[in-house]
Amino acid sequence: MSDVEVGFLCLMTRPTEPLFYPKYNGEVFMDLPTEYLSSRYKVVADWIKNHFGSTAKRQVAIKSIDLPDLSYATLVPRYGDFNLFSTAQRKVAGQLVSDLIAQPDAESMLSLASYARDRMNPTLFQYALSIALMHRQDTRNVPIPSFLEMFPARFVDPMVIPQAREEGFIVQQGARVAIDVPVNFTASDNEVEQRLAYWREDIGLNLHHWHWHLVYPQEGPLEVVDKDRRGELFYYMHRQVVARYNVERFSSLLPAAKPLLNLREPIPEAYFPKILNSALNRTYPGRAANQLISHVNRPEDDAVSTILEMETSLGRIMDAIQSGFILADDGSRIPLEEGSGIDLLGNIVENSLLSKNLAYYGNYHSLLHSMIGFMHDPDNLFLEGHGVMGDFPTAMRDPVFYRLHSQVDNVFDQHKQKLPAYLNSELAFSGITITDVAAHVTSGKSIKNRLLTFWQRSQVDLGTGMDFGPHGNVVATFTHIQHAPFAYQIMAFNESNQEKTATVRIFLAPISDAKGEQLLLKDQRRFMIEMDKFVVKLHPGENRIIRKSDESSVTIPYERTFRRVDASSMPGTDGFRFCNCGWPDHMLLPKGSYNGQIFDLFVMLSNYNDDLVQSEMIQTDDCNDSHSYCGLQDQKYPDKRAMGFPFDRIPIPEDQMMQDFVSRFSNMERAVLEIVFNNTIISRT
Ligand SMILES: [Cu+2]
Repeated sequence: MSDVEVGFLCLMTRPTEPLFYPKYNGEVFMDLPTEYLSSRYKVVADWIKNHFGSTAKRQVAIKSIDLPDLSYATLVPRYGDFNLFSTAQRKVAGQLVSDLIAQPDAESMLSLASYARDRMNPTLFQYALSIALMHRQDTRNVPIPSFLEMFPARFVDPMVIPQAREEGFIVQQGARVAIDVPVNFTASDNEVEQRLAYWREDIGLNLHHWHWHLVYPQEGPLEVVDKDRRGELFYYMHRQVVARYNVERFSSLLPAAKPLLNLREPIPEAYFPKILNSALNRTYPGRAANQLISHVNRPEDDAVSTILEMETSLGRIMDAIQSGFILADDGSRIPLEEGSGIDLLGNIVENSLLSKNLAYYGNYHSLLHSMIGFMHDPDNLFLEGHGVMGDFPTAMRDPVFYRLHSQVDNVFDQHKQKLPAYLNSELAFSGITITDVAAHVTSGKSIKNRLLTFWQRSQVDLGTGMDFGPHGNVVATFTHIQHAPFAYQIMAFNESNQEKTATVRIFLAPISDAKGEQLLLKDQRRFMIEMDKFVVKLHPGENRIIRKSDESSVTIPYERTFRRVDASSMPGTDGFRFCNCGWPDHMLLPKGSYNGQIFDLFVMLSNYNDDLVQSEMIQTDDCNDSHSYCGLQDQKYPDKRAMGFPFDRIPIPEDQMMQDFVSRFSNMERAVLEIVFNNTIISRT
């Protein structure tokens, strides 16, 4: 591994330790130019070089460069909160990404980053550095530790941190035992929303959300922000999150999350996160039951709004949807067309550099996050920072996140409801017939169309994030939902005498709601969970398609979600790629129930000629296996159809039930599938 790469790794290790403090068991010393040291350490610069530099096995010399003016970054205090839902703070991050990317080579970027790191807010710095590294050709192979490794106390109960420190300091590396991270530590079983805590507080889920927003930042250089169908993907990824969460609620006999439409009603869902904003060593504030949103007036956090302003913003967005066009800031009308309308809306609702007419449409989604994130101290009277809703890596822990995003999803659906139902010609694939669809567990004895879930105990190394802590690995054990690996079998008949290419689209949807009432297709479509999407060749006659669950286009494997850059020894030469955006594999299936919860397994073979985008997906890139929710790096989204096709639009009135819809087309099939949850814990081997 080159000096530059090792240097970047040191920047991302133990983010609040000074950079010159040796990293990797004291083996790597970052030799900084004296003028790069902070005023506190400049006076002892000689001592630092002699003391730390002489013992390290490897020295990484940082060259001195002409530094750009970074004074804008003082807007985010070094010892304060970094809040990505604040436009002003987001702009600071965007500027820092631009400055890092503008450096002529990787060595200069390392130098600039080395200067900036110990002067800036650690979260801001790590956020911007990660984006810059992954978006530069010459740095994209630098392995980026996951946010869990950098800031572990934001993801696990901080109660384990002192225990982990003790184990690490006292016991030798080889003899250390894992520290158990408690499950369900945020509320008692008497709180109904606690039934979903295993899902909301899953480490992999929150890492996915963080990584998604790293791939799709709202601010920064245009070439980083302006990705293919970015606004649509914001809508679709969050729609899938809401669908999956609601299905999970049905498994726990709870109704779907209630959309947060009326901001003047109290919020019954309380949440006390108990995790630590580790850069500050303070816990995130909690929220009591039935609190009201009033307003937010914290100019220092760039969060100033009233409920009325939010209602106005929503009203204008709804007007645009109803009238079918957006008003640009020059007064012209931009039509919300069938294909591109959702992308425009996604950018307006989320709010990013690409949003049209920000002054008029406002900052709906981000400000909602801020209003809720600060509702415990809207005027900053008590100098309390934001709650978990104010930050990407933590927002999904809070039950209200799903109420907010159900509301946002309803806004998008208003647009989708205005579009005509798909024509038969858009749905059919003539000459192609699916004769059978099934899924089965691939290990041991399996029963057709019965899938299994259970708890699994896994381990993660928190060593990289133990600032001023023990060297080496510090392993913690945590428990999460898991499923037995399974495979789909699809039998398809090609009537023609030519080979045809098809896109296989696999969805899973609950058949009934929490009360056991059967869902009509027009409602069920909102709970369609995308499971997989891939391309197959169909030769003339009978075809048997086998697809394994771990090949899914929505997930990344466990190892990539929790991938760690080894904290115990010098970084190796493994060609890690930054590709940890993707739904965690262990959450691919809904939990199901003890007695078995039934689902529609829907499979469609669509005509690839209608799906193909100009450029074909580069399959060799091993990052491209979770494109359904994350898109492709430097490539167009690999499916021309609307995201969520064919369920993004409302069905024709005749298609009351899923069965009615499927029976009209030979290229679709449905099977009833059962998910059985087994309440036992199995250790990962
Ligand atoms: Cu998000």
